[in-house]
Parts: sequence; C-alpha cells; structure tokens
Amino acid sequence: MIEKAFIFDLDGVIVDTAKYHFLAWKSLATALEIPFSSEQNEQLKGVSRIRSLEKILKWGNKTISEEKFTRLMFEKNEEYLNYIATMDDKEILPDVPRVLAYLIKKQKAIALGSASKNARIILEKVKLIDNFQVIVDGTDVSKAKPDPEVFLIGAKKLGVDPENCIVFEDSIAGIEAANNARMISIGIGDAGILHEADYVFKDFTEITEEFINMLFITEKV
Ligand code: B16
Ligand code: MG
Repeated sequence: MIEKAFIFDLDGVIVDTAKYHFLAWKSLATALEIPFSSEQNEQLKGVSRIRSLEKILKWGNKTISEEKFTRLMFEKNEEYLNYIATMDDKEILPDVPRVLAYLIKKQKAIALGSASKNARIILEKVKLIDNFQVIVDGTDVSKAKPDPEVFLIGAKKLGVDPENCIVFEDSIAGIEAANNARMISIGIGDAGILHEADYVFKDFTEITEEFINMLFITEKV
C-alpha cells in the first residue's frame, strides 16, 4: 500500500482562531471607515496578512502609503496576538485530538500547512506541536494559498508524493491550493462554501475511523 500523509491547516481547522482574525481585521476596517462583513471575512480565510489588507483596502476603495500599510499590518497582528495570548487546549476544535491520535496510531505522516506566521506559537499554546512531524507556516512560503506552495513544501519535507497527501482545510483559498497540488481536499465547514472540496464535513466529529481507513486506499480523481 502506498503510504499516505495528512496535512492540516491551522486556523479554522485545528483551532477557531478565524474569529480572532475577524475581530482584529474588523477593528482595522472600522478605523479606516471601511464596512467589513463576515461574508468578506470568509474571503480572507487562509489568505496571507499582506493580501488580506490589500483586499480590505480594495473593498473600501482606499489607497495608503507603504509606511501606513506596514504599520496597520503590525497593529492588526498586535491585536491578534492579544487575543491568542490566553489560548489553551480548551480551544482545540472538537475531535481534532481523536483524529490526530488515530493517524499517529496508524503511523501516518502528519504535517501542518498554514498561511499563518503565528502557527508555531498557537500550536505550542494548545499543546499540539508534538503531533506534527513537519510544520510549514507563513514564514516558509513566498506564494499564498490558493498557490499550492505551502502544501507542496509539506509533502516534500515529509517525503511523500503530493498525490498521496490529504489536506484538511476550512478556507476556499486553501481547498483550491490543495486541489492545485493534486492532493485530496477535505473541507471543514459549510458544504455550500467549500463546494470545490473532494469531501466536506461540518467538523471532525463527523469524521469516522471508517472514512479515514478509506482515505488510506483512495486515489485523487
Ligand atoms: P497571520 P491558516 C491563515 O491561517 C488564516 O486563515 C488567515 O485568516 C490569516 O490572515 C493568515 O493565516 C495569516 O495569518 O497574520 O497570523 O500570519 O488558515 O492558513 O492556518
Ligand atoms: Mg484556515
């Protein structure tokens, strides 16, 4: 049997930090007098910090100096860091530890593939860092999701071909990135939003051992 590897996104898959990103972007947008809805926030999930600010400015029809751009990104991150400062393992999303433990029991390779530059801090805070053989985060990539770079680096570091990787993602951009990498994409969230994914589950409580066993022998179509 060809060995499979599993790549997890972080924000919105392992922990619900998406809500903290939303709050921090919302204060920034409000200060710039740019309306910012949760539908717009959906489009920022999995998207890098720079690209997110570019999008918000575009929605608000605003242009700002490079200096202000850098300052706003810094301030947004400071606010976000304040939110995550008090995080602990209670913020791990339901059944993520069960699925990780099952994959480890079955000796599968596991990587993190996140756009976030704060990924390591968060994994340490929720005490999951030791579950990952490889961590690829926003500090390792030059091209943001939907570019497949983050997942391709993960596969390479694990020594597994992309076709044998399975990605768990909560964002439209991340599902596109996994599909672009020719990996099996599993959406975690709303099936209406993540319709490009190969499979979609509301959360990990819906992911059974039978389904995971099936993935061990499934090819990307
Ligand atoms: P940071 P993921 C992504 O993480 C988030 O979904 C996205 O909202 C955020 O802008 C991006 O990380 C960058 O995060 O500002 O912490 O570097 O979903 O790819 O784990
Ligand atoms: Mg995410």
